[in-house]
Amino acid sequence: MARHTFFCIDGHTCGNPVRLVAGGGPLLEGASMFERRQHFLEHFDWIRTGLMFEPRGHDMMSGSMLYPPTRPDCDMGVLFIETSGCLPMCGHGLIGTVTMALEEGLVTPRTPGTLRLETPAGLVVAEYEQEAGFVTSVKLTNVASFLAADGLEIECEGLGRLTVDVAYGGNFYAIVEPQENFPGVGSIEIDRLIAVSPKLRSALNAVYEIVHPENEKIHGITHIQWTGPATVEGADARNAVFYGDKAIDRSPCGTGTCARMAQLHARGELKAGDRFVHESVIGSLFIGGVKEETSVGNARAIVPTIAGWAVKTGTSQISLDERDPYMTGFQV
Ligand code: PYC
Repeated sequence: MARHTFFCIDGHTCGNPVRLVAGGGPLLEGASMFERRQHFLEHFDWIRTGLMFEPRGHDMMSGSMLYPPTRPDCDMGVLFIETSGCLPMCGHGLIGTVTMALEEGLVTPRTPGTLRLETPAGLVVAEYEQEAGFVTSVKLTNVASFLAADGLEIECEGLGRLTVDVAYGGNFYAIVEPQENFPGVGSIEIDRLIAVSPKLRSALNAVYEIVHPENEKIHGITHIQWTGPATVEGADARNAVFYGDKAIDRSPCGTGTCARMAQLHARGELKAGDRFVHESVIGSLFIGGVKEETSVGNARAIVPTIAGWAVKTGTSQISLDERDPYMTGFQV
């Protein structure tokens, strides 16, 4: 009977948790972070569930592990762990990871002010600002993001008929804008969104096949992005992103913001050089931007940026004890 111990640095990015596993993570095989993610999912997923779910985590828990990169042009490789699985990319997770890794001296950038990160979804570049040893802001240039499908009709148990778009920003998002059966974020209780979101996700995935044109292993809608009008001065829009089985992102959601900007760009509502300030359910903000236009497969795409801040809240040593019936966590 063994006890597996992990050294963790906890923090949050604009309100959403980030548990950076700085010690105790497994050695992973693979020629890229995407292959290492597959290896982790096949052999070590119990570490993710043990560290993310109750009794050591909670519904919104999200985190990361650091690895030496497989690419010579990167400073660090990052694996994302979350209640929902191992995301190809996580924006709030990476802003928190970069902040805490720099403040704790876990990574030495080759170019001060910039970190090049190998994520399972691809290269993400972080530009950061520091003051008195603290990282005050992180701006990510994310993977190419695109509108994958628009005007999808679906019957959503609990709400009725909905029309949604699907966009990729490092994960696939079903984007639900205010319409007849959905009054918009702010005009509907969060508990109701948590109840209907998994039903909407299953209904969409049962009918529509969404596959990344350049990596068929990235497929399916994993997140639901409910949208609505901004309530905070300076914000352009508000959103509530559902992930896992019960989580609503407390941050404005990095990959969700990139997906939303790709949708608005495809519609002609954003262009290269534009800024898009996104508000979360708790009023925190990410500053998004369309850096440039590009393409992914046959789809028009954008290279998006998102900027936000994170703070460390503590450190802990967490044990997964094989004698514990709840070693791998549970959900109620
Ligand atoms: O910030 O990309 C994000 C994210 C994904 C799920 C929760 N947050």
